[in-house]
Formats: sequence, structure tokens, C-alpha cells
Amino acid sequence: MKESFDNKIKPAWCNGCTNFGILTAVKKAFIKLDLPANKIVLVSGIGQAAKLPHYLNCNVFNGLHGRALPVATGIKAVNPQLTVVTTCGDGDFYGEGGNHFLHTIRRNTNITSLVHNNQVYALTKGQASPTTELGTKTRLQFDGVKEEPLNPLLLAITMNCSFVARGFAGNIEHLSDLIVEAINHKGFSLIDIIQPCITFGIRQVPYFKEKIYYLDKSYDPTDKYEAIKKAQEWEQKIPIGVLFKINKKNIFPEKEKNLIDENLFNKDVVEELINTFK
Ligand SMILES: Cc1ncc(C[n+]2csc(CCOP(=O)(O)OP(=O)(O)O)c2C)c(N)n1
Ligand code: SF4
Repeated sequence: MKESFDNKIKPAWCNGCTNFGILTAVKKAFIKLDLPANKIVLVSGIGQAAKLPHYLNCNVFNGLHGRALPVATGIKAVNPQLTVVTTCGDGDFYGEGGNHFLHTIRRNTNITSLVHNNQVYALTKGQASPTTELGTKTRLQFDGVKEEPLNPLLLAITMNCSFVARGFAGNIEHLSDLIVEAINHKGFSLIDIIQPCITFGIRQVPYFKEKIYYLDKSYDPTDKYEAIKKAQEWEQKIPIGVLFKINKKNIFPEKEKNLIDENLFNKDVVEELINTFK
């Protein structure tokens, strides 16, 4: 019997929040992949996006703000059989967790990261995040943001991140297919998801619906220079889909086989170890 991943917990999001679209897309992706719930781990930090794991029936780790990636890396290291997915906001992932983002790309950890990019710190009521555009007025930055925004896709592509994509929370079917492709990809996969916050966000769904377009088969995601150009499109039009994809030989944890003690995920050994602390 296929898993449904449903649990009975009512999401603590505003009515009509675009995070509901991402939640449905994640659920659909897991169903399409036909993965058993006990083989999936959703890891998050803190924020509205980071609540998503609470609403799915699978393994969950809800950690500290910015710290989803080190936890996800540890889980993958001790049990490579698990499908590990992080789900974080743009502040959580690119701000507080920015250092881990860089080093996960370098390590090429075989996990998938979904970033709900609403261009604000939504849980704390709308301060500027690393992706808020220059000059944007917020409740805290009332005379406009004075820092250049981070372009996470451009950064990831220039660092040869093995899978870099952009999704849209308003297109659930397309997003769930992207998540399937990212999870099936061997190596670190990043999907930055446009997720307008209807309460504190500056730009809303109709704005993005007008600007987005979907990359089709004529686009070659293995061409790095084309990908760099695509990643810089934002003002006039915004590409959705896989911008960049390469197969890399060195994948974590496979490349560290000699360093990782297989006993770490042997139940009896772990129980014995825990008993020594009792
Ligand atoms: C180390 C630390 N700094 C700040 C906070 C306060 N804090 C909690 S959630 C949050 C913002 C979350 O924004 P984002 O990650 O973009 O997610 P969103 O709520 O927009 O989905 C902040 C600043 C915290 N919990 N821990
Ligand atoms: S504040 Fe924004 S991101 Fe948070 S639940 Fe409401 S609409 Fe969604």
C-alpha cells in the first residue's frame, strides 16, 4: 500500500499561505517516488518554512535556526540509505545557515534542500532577509534595505553545485516533479522556491505569475555559462526549472567510506553505546 504521508496536525500558517502549496508538492513527490515514510527524514531550522516537517508523517528533525544542514549531513553520514531533505526559509538557509550552505556545496552531500524564498523573515514579522532587494522598505528597514541581495542560484552555480533549480509554490505539479528530480539526483541538490508571503511579503503571487517562464527541453542545464546568465534573470523575467546540473564523482558520504564507521548505524552497537551512559 502506498504511503499517504498525511498526519492530523493542522498547519500553523496564515490561511492562504503559499507554504501550503509546497507542503502538497513535497507530499506528492514522496508519493511519486514511492518511498516508505520510515526511509525519509525531513530536517529544518526555525521559521514558517521550517514548520513544514511537522505536517508530514515521516521522520523529522526540527533543529536550531540556520542549522538544518549540519544535522542533515550527520544523518546522511550515519545512514546513507535514508532520503534526507531540508526545508527552510531564505533567512534560515542563506542567512543564519549561509556558511553551511557554502560548505554543503563543496562537500557535495547527497541530500536535497528546499528553500522557501519569500524574501523576508516571516515568522518574526517581516524584517529583511538576505534575498530582500535593495531599497525595499520593511517594518524594520523603514528607510529601505541598504545591503545588496544574495543571488543564491548564481552563487551555487559558480561553485559548481551539482543540481540547482528554481520552483514556484504556485505550481504544485511542476514543483513536485522538480523535487522528484532533485531527490533522484546523486549529489547535493538545491531548489530555491518562490514562496510569496501573503502577510509580510513585498511581492505577491500575481507579480510572479507575470514574470515567470518555464525552461523547456531546448535549454541545456549542463552549460554553465548559460546557467550563469539564466540565474541573473530576475527584473524582467524569471526562469523556473533546472538551471544547472552536473554529475560529480565525489559525493558525500560515499567518498568518505573509509572514515565512516558502519557500526554507527548498527542498532545493537548503538544501543550498547547508549547503555554505557546509563
Ligand atoms: C539564532 C537565532 N536568531 C534569530 C532567531 C529568531 N528567528 C526565528 S524565526 C526567524 C526568521 C525566519 O525567517 P526565514 O528563515 O526566512 O523563514 P520564514 O519564517 O520566512 O519561513 C528569526 C530571525 C532565532 N530563533 N535564532
Ligand atoms: S506570515 Fe507569511 S509565510 Fe508565515 S504563514 Fe503567514 S503568509 Fe505564510
